[in-house]
Amino acid sequence: MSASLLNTQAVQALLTKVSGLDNDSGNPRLKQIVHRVVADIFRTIEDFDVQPDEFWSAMSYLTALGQANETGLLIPCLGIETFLDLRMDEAEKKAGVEGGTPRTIEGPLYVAGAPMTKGEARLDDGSETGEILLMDGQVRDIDGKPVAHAIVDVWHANTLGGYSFFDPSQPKFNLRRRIETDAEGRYRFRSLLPSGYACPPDGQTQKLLTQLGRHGHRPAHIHFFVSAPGYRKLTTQINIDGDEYLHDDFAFATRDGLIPAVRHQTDPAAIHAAGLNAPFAEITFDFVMHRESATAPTTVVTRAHAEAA
Ligand code: MBD
Ligand code: FE
Repeated sequence: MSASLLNTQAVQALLTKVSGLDNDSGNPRLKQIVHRVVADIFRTIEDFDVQPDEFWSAMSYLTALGQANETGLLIPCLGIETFLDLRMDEAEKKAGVEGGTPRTIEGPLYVAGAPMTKGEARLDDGSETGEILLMDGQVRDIDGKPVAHAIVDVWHANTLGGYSFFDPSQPKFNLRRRIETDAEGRYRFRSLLPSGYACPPDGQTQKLLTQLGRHGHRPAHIHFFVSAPGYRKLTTQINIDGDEYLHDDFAFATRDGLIPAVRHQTDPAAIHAAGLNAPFAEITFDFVMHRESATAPTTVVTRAHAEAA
């Protein structure tokens, strides 16, 4: 092994200057982080003897990733969004916030401002055919007390794995609603069972996945934000049991406690009792929330979201 260029005084002085650590203005925390990140890039280049054409191909990749609006897809693909969840779990544990419904990643496909309804909603507009899903449950706190007027903000893919807004062929806010729980903390909705998501096959995330020998599939899932005044916001998902990718999610979002039973109802009496005329699926899932904590970091994440025009 040749001597480390990174450890020379000249390169260390370069890093200090690069990150502004030799001046008194700017943002001290950001300076330290930039210093670390640039030093880690230097180290990677040195340790792997990265050649200039390899380096510039990585820069072209990042440019294309941003231009394709896929940064939000690469982050879960690399397990970084899951790592943020594990960090929050750890911080909560330290603060004595334990139990309740497990969190899992938000992902990149939330759209703010979905229609609000009280108690119940229909998420599809009837223009797509598929297996009807009836989902219901109760929002409770950790002591078992129902949380009335909680907002269950739900979003999921259609039967082709596409999300409205990002898939312009779908109606506005298709499969997206905010449901306010009733006096007993209950919510329910009618929708269609989603299919799993797959990364755009010609996209930048899939390009890296292929180089890593990985696939870009997620199991079928339904996303939720559950919020109520005085409670910690919950970001989570449920997975649809039986999906071939249930425990092989490219975004690493599957967790114990988030795979409720799916009851496929084919009995004519059950179909009739539900007011339907075809077999349907039923899921019951209760959300257990924590009261606000003075010592755990907030779970309200500021993040750019699409807004439907
Ligand atoms: C999704 O639907 C999703 O939830 C995540 C995390 C990544 C890509 C697509
Ligand atoms: Fe999703």
